[in-house]
Amino acid sequence: MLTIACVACLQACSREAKSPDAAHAPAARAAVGPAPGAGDSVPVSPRAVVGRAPVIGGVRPIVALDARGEQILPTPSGVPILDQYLLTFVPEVLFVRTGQSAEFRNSDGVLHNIRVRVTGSNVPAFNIALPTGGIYRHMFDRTGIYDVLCDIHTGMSAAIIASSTPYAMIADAKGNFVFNDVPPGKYTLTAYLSAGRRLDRDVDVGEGRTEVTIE
Ligand SMILES: [Cu+2]
Repeated sequence: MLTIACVACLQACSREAKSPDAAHAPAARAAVGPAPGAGDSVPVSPRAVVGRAPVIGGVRPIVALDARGEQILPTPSGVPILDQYLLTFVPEVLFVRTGQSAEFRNSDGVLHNIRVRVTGSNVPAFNIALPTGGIYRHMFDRTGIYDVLCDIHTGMSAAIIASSTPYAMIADAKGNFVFNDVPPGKYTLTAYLSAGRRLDRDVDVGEGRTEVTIE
């Protein structure tokens, strides 16, 4: 589960909500789990956990569903990718799974660097230079939220959310979220709200659809 709530990231998420332009479409595809903000438009499987979390001050909550029982959660297929393209990090918010590699790319014709640190701190995860066409892989050991910057182009920024569960996403502008194909078992649902607020609720998932409202 996520351990750190981050106002800066939540503000970034809010920006994303207010500007759903084309630049965010690759972000949604690259993210682990349902597309951020897709909400009701996400196909809902018969065995899904659907629900709603509070949206406070227009800030969309980050929602994570983590096992509290013995069930083994599925391993995501594919590698989450954070690209640098047109002097922009794509996606703006990337979900990664702890213990699995994430890939960093430079698709621009100029040199970038990537400096990643625990959000709101100077605790580094890594800092590398990435030339044109470069690829770098990093595995996040610890759950949390990370700031991503390029020191060469100070306008570039992104956030990485590392979680120990594949069921993590940003709710849509109304707070709706969907986790498809969740194996039956005991879970804890956590919603990270604005200003560092956090809500937890135990959820028992059965064979059918599970609905949960957290408030
Ligand atoms: Cu750069």
